[in-house]
Amino acid sequence: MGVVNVTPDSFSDGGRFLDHDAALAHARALVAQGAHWIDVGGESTRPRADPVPEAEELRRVLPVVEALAGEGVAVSIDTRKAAVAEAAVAAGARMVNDVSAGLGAVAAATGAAFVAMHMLGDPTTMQQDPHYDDVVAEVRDYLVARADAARAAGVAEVWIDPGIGFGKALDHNLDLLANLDVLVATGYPVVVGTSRKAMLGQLAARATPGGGAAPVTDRLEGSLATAVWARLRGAAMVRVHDVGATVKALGAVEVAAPAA
Ligand code: PMM
Repeated sequence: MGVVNVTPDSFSDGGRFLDHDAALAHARALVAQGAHWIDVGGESTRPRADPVPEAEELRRVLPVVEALAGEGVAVSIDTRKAAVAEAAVAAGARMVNDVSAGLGAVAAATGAAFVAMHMLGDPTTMQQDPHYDDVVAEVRDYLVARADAARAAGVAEVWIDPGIGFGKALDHNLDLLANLDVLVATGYPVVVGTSRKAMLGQLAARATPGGGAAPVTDRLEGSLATAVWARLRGAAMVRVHDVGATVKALGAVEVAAPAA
C-alpha cells in the first residue's frame, strides 16, 4: 500500500502533494512501482497535528480519489470522518482506512473494505507517556473487538493494524513488531505501517556509533528492514511511502505479495 498524503503537514511528505496534480502524479508513480493499493489521506495524524475541517478534507482528497479510481487504481481512503469515508467510496474508493477504528459501520453501509487500526487516545495527546500493562494483548483484544463489530455490521473484508507510533513508546512498537504472530493468529489479515516513523530514527541512533536520531529524510533502511520483517512475520500488507524500494526489498527475500 503506497501512501499519498494530500496535506500541508504530514510528518514525512506534508506539503509535497497538496496540489492535486502532484498527488496524482505521485500516486501513478507508486502504482508503476508496484503498489497494489493507494492510501489517500487529507488529514495528518502525526502527534499534535491540527484537526482539519470536513469541507477542507473533502476538498483535498475527493478529486484525487475520483481520478485514481477512474483509472482503475484500488484506492483506500485514510480518514477518521464518516462523511469523508462515504464521499470517497462514492467517488470510487474501495477501502476505508481508519486510524480511530470507528468507521466499521460506514464501511459496511458503503460496501468498502475496512482497516481497523489501534491508537491510544487521539493524535493530540497520544504520545504523552503512553502506558499498557500488556501492549500486545491489549492491542489484539481491541482490534479483534473492532474487526468483529465491522464484520457483524456486514463488512466483507476487514484488516487489522497495530498502529505503530500511535500512542506507543519505542518499546511498545518493538513488542508489537516482535509479536506480530499474535495478531496474525486472529485470522484477520494484518497491515503494518512503520514507514519513515520516529521509531526508526531512534533505532538508527542506537545502531550507529555516536549517532544521533535519524531525521525523517534518512529512514529508508529502517523502513525497508521493518517492512521485510513484517511480511516475514505474516503481515499481509505493508503501508509505505517508498514503494519501489520496498517492492525490491520484499522481492529480494521472495515475500512480495502477488498482485491483487
Ligand atoms: N500511519 C499513518 C497514517 N495512517 N494508517 C494505517 N492503517 N496504519 C498506519 O500505520 C498509519 C495509517 C501515519 O503516517 P503518514 O502521516 O505518513 O501517513
